[in-house]
Amino acid sequence: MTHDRATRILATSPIAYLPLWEECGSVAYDLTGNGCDGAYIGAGRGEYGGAFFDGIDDYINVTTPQFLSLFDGTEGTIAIRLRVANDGVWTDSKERRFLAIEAPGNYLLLRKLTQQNALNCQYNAGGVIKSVNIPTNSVERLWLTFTWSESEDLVIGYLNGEQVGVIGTSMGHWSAPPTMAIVGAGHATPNRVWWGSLSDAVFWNRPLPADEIAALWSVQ
Ligand SMILES: [Ca+2]
Repeated sequence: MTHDRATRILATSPIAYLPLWEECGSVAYDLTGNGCDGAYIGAGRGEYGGAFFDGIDDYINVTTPQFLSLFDGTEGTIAIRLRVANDGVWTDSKERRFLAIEAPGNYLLLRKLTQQNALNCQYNAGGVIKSVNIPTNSVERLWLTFTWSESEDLVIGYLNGEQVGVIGTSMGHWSAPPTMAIVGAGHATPNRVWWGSLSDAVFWNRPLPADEIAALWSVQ
């Protein structure tokens, strides 16, 4: 958890950057100055250099007027750093979400699937679902990044700065303002809760190009 990484992330002008490195307190601070602070709901702090989620009912609520007004469902990037609590998480047959953003008829998810050893990024715009599956059973910290662009008609997943999975095309249209943004679970009534650590939740309102993503994640 170095300040070099924070400096480099902030230089890319994200709409929100929550490093989740707080040692105590209830606020997950947004470092951009845009006021998109999140609220810790039960998540422990300080494990693995990030927030720790118990797989039961912990999450961070990022649903604020500031965040919802800045988030762009038609063009953007989200990134998060994750680590499983133990290797059994990959085979527990439970869906566990790192990030969920919803608008009526639209949603965006970063998650572990019920199938074994698989991450997934899913984007539903106007009922058209695009999914990127990413096989892994790593117990190391992983960077997951997902970009979407209606104008370029592309949804792309990246693991540790490298493009992975199938690039999605023929996207639908994100057709409503967002109403919910959650880190570490699927909903503010917690379900599909992550079990492990998360840090460096970053949100942009533009699709970052591959070279920019690779450069970002080269900084530990
Ligand atoms: Ca708890």
